[in-house]
Amino acid sequence: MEISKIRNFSIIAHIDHGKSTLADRIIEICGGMDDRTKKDQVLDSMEIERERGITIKAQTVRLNYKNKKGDEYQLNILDTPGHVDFSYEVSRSLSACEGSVLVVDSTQGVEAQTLANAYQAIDVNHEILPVLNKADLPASEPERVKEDIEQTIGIDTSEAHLVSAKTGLGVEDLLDQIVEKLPSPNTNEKNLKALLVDSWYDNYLGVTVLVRVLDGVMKKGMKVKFLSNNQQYNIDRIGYFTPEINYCDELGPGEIGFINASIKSVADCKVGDTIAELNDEKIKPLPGFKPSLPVVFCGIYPVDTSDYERLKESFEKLALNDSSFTYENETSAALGYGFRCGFLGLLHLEVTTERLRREFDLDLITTAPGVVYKVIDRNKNEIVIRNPSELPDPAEIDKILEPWVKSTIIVPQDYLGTVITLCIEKRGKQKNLNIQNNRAILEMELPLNEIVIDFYDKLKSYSKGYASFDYQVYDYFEGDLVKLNILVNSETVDAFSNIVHKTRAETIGRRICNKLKDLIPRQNFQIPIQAAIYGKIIARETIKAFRKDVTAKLYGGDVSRKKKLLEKQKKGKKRMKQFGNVEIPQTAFFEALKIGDQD
Ligand SMILES: Nc1nc2c(ncn2[C@@H]2O[C@H](COP(=O)(O)OP(=O)(O)OP(=O)(O)O)[C@@H](O)[C@H]2O)c(=O)[nH]1
Ligand SMILES: [Mg+2]
Repeated sequence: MEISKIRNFSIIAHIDHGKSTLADRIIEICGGMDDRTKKDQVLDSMEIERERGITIKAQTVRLNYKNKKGDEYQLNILDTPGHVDFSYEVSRSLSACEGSVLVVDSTQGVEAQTLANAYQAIDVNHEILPVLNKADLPASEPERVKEDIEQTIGIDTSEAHLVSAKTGLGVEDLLDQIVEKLPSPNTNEKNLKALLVDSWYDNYLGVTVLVRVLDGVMKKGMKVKFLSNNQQYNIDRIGYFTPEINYCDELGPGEIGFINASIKSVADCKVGDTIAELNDEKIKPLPGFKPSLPVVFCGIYPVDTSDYERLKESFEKLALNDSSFTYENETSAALGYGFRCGFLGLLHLEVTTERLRREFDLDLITTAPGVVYKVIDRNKNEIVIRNPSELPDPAEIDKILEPWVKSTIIVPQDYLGTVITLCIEKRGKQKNLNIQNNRAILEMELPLNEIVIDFYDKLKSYSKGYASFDYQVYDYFEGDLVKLNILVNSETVDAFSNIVHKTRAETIGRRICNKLKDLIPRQNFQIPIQAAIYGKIIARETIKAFRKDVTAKLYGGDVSRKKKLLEKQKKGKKRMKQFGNVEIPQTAFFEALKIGDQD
């Protein structure tokens, strides 16, 4: 396609503002979906994306569009995720295109990720088209939301379209605006230069690399090299998604598509890498992307120790499709052999463990999530701590550093007080506050370890669901941190250990004990649950003895029913882990740290 007729753009927005639904309507209008393949949020192809109604992985489609004047265009659309954990997907999508369609739910307005994503698009010099979605809903307030966009983001909304991604209202007009207002790609050179946007393992295609051709032409059969590692490949197949797979012979300048090149491992495909022709010595690499770094870590253990190998294989498979997920061996005195795994955030952790349970049919124990600390020891060595058990003896520690985030919280003014109280309880430092039209934009700095567990849930409940939140890790600072141990029946269960701020240790310790008292079922002897810092007990609860006889309420004869009930109880037991004499349910390891404000 002639380069002036190409439009490459990302659809960006806060979570649930309707990006994937808008992509559906665009695909439909451009004839990319027939009735057979038609479904809602067609680009959300992972089972877990469909079930939860969220986008995790950015997706690209190529469509042909004929505008009202009869001119034909090629559109390459990148649907992106809205949740903060996956903002990395947004950043690399943005670098593959020239413009962004910024979707804002007209019943709500600018939210935290609207701001964060809009700023990312501004940073890469995108032309941004604001769009007001959900026009079909009675609560739609386009004028208020336009003003909101102008005031908070500072972009002109005089030509912003009001659409309904659900009914399709206004979407064709939006497409006309897109081809008219968004710039076409530029090219100056003849030699091939392409950006490696993404790579994944596809069961059907094998290792698949999403590329954006910047200059020159990428052809089937061509020999190419990846500049970062100098790997050489022969392009076996080339194509694009509509969303179905379409093969073609070449991708010209400005085009986005995929290649297969007998690449053995996704690990060889560095996102942000530059691809050039094999014998081209002059080509200069593109600046590349910042790698995505896991910020939240937890231990994952098989309930049944014989599942260890299977778990390892599942991780290998998972990592093929998810370069942000990391894992390494770990052993726990309480849980045996397992892995320490790294994630982009709590949602990423949740969906990954859910996929393991489901796709690989594994019964797992997930320990409480924590962040990465840095210890400077007495000899000034820096030690990276991903697991509380790695914390050296206090006598050897000079200081402990913890990661802090810069966050933006957008909340109706009525809830501002409670939200600030929550942030302060979490050791937050207020940096800035702006109030516009009864909505507060609050900038806070917070320690990451205070927000990974339950901050988001609390923020939502404190604000009746109205607050939105975005954050970025920015630096490490010294903190007065201690290791909190939990003893069940007088024995430390290392999987419950946690690194906490000294001023919060007692409260957290008390809450964990209290929570465990409810999570661990009564057994036929008394079980003390204690929290301790450096051997000093700071909290205690007791689980009273109780013998649960499930058959007690069955009178007399019916043996088969009795058997069934005992079977059922046995099954329930499989979900427990035995510690000395005590059985702890598998969910307790994760849940214990989710401590509500009522405790
Ligand atoms: N009434 C109405 N509902 C809409 C409209 N657009 C989207 N929705 C609904 O809003 C919800 C979220 O839509 P999605 O398209 O999945 O939102 P998204 O922005 O892709 O969400 P993430 O990818 O998770 O960030 C779904 O239940 C949609 O049916 C609209 O124009 N009108
Ligand atoms: Mg989506």
